[in-house]
Amino acid sequence: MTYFNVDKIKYEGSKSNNIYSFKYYNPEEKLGDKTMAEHLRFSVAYWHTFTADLSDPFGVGTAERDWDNLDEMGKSKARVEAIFEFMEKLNIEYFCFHDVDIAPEGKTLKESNENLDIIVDLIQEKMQQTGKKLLWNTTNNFTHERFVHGAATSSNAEVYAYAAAKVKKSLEIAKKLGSENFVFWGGREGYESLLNTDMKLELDNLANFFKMAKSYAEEIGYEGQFLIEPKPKEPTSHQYDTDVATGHAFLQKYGLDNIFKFNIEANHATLAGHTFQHELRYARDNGLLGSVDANQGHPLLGWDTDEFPTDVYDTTLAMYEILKNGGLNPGGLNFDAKPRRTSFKQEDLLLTHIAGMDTFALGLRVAYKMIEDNFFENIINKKYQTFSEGIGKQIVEGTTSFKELEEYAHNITKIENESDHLEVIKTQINQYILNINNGD
Ligand code: XUL
Ligand code: CO
Repeated sequence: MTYFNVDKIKYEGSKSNNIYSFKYYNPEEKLGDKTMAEHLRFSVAYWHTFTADLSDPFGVGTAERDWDNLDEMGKSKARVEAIFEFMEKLNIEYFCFHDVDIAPEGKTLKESNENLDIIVDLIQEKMQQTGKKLLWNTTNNFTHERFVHGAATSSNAEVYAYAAAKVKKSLEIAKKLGSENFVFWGGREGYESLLNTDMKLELDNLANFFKMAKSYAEEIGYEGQFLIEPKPKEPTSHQYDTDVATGHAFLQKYGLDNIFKFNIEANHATLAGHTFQHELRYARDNGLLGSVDANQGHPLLGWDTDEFPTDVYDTTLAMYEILKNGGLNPGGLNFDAKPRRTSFKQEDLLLTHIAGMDTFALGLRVAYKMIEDNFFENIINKKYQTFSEGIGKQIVEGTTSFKELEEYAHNITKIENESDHLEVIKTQINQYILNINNGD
């Protein structure tokens, strides 16, 4: 059976009007010593693309999918067929999933694990046939009603144990499928109100949970990179992994900072009141940039809309951080994004991914050129020039003192600050975007 009635999507260049073509993403084209495919490491999110039905809090699902009328196991099997065809047609090498995305939950843990075993075998077979790879897998410890008070931060020890058993199974799946990373998003790890919350106990328990996860991974010889995915709110009013800096403080306090890096999601960054670039920069500066959930929020809405990325300004600045990080490998760019509820046809799954891939490919081209030109580096070097010599250099090297600085200050006759011409910088970025030469 064929699920997507199109030929393999090809690069046709920026003049093409074919909506089933890439305008900027040319997977084999090299920028420096890496191909665009190697720079971008795109991944399909199983949940948004193959499991979700596009329902929202006010309306039922609108998605029209070929597997709609099958029973639960039938749906799961069809989705495996569909995602591998999808990745082939889009030239995407990676995918990601939660345990519950790929197989239905049973009445008991044992039954759920049996369902998982059947589907994981199918996925493994498909991976071997096609060479497609698992970027990361994770555990859904937030949807089921048992997780009403959270999972690893639940007030109920039985729920904690259940959550641990699910992560244990997910780690076994990660090992079996050679998952390159393993993600922990905070799910319902947070609180509704401090009036009835023991925050210290919950955070101590969360740290112990992570330690047990790592020690089980070591026990079974699973070596994928562990990633925390920060988000400030939604579903709980306060999520413990609010942003990268908060997550970093948590990891350092519990001695977990050598075990984890971060999976940074654009829409989570903006919900936290930061730019996407801020979160990437903070992680990069601390050697903690592991992977990216590529999406965008809606500028007028205050929740996690998970739109496909189409804002080239944002993807340019994101790709700048990623290139300066030396790439994301073993992480990648996972489209944690969904079509709008009004884009309900099966072909919209292809069209949304083409949009997201092209927007990141264009961002990569622009950021690569800016780095070749030392665009930001020249601006920064000039701005901080006073720290490269004399007293400034001593400050940076930590070889001065308040007494010496006071003496220095007494000898200053007139302080001259420079204008930073920020508006010029912004228009120059516009010029880079508009003038990028695609080679076509
Ligand atoms: C939720 C979210 C999740 C994680 C994986 O906002 O981003 O899909 O990426 O659990
Ligand atoms: Co995400």
